[in-house]
Parts: sequence; structure tokens; C-alpha cells
Amino acid sequence: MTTLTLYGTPISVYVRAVRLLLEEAGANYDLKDIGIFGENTAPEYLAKNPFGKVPTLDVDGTFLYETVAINEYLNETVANNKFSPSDPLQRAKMRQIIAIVDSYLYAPTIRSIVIQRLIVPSQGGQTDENMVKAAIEPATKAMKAIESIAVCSPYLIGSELTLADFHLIPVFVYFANTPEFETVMSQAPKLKDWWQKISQLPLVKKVCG
Ligand SMILES: N[C@@H](CCC(=O)N[C@@H](CS)C(=O)NCC(=O)O)C(=O)O
Repeated sequence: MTTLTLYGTPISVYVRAVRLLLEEAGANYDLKDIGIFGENTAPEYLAKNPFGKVPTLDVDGTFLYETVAINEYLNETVANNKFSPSDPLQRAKMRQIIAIVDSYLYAPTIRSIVIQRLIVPSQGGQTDENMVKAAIEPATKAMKAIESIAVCSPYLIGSELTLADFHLIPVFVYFANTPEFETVMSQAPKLKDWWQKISQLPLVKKVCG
């Protein structure tokens, strides 16, 4: 039987994307906490993931990194592909949303707004208001793009949870706690509704609570 060990801090957006899948699939795995403020750049961890990012999944001694690759692998091996639509166009839309999250949404929402609004003040620093202001337009653009692809009935691609939901949920968990959330989400009402429902799932509370 395959042994799975997930390296990464449970507060990480991307570690959560993987854990949402693992928990929903009921898979057996160990979580090894790797902090993102130093531990991730120690030589032992860089030997597993040269970019020093979390998560990394140890599959029987093979170190797999990049969340998209990890979740595609897990979807096939522990979930019988149930988190990916069988219809090619729906599957492409799922991947399109995931790519938009990675390429266009994560930076303005998490790296700029969440870090500046939630993390910097919690460490005694002062929010860079210019950085927050500049992030609103790209965050809104990415959110509107996802809104135009997703059906949100009730999940992003339809009646079943997919890898796209796992990718987007952890971003919303943090972003929803910022004042900019309402401003941005006023442009994406379907997604706001999706979030209101999905944030109540026991799975989301367990992994991201
Ligand atoms: N492309 C990577 C991104 C992972 C990522 O950015 N992880 C963040 C935590 S959510 C991290 O490791 N940050 C530490 C750093 O950038 O030094 C993936 O998809 O797994």
C-alpha cells in the first residue's frame, strides 16, 4: 500500500487545497508541518522541493511538488477520478479556473491584500495601503473571469465538488476576512453565493477552520 506524507504548514493556502481532497476522499496520510518562514528554505526541505514552497507530497519516497500535479495524482489514485468531470469541456473549465487562481488571483488577493491587511498588522507592521489599492483591480478581473466560467450549482463546475473548488476555497477563507472582499465580490455575485454555501461544509471547517 502506498504511504503518503504531506509536507507543509496547515495554514498554507496550497497545503489546504491538497488536504481538502485528501480529507474528502477519506485517504490515509501523514502531515509533517513545514513552516513558511524559514523551515521551507532549510537544506533538508530544499532537497525535497528546490523552490522551497509548500506543499510537497512524499509518495513512497518520491517527492511530488506543485499543487496541481499533486491533486491530479491524488484524484486518480485515492479518489477514482471523482473530483474531475468526465466531460472534456467541463474538465477543461475546471483546469481553466485552477490556472486563473494560480496565475491571476492568488497574487492580488493573498500576496497583496491578505498579507497587507491580516499578516503585516498581526506582526506589528503597517498596512501598505497603496499595495492594497493596486490589487483591487487585478483581483476583481480574475474573480469576474472565474465567475463567467463557473456555474456554482452549487459547486463551481456543477453538482459535484471538483479540483477547482479545492483550489479556490482556501483563497476565499483568507480573502473573506478582508474589507476588500465585499468590494471585489460585488462584481461576482454567483461566486459570493457559492462561498456562502461552501464555507458551511464540515469539510471546509475541518481543513480550514
Ligand atoms: N506553485 C506552488 C505554489 C505554492 C506556494 O506558493 N506555497 C506558499 C504557501 S501557500 C509558500 O510555500 N510560500 C513560501 C514562500 O514563498 O517562501 C504550488 O502550486 O504548490
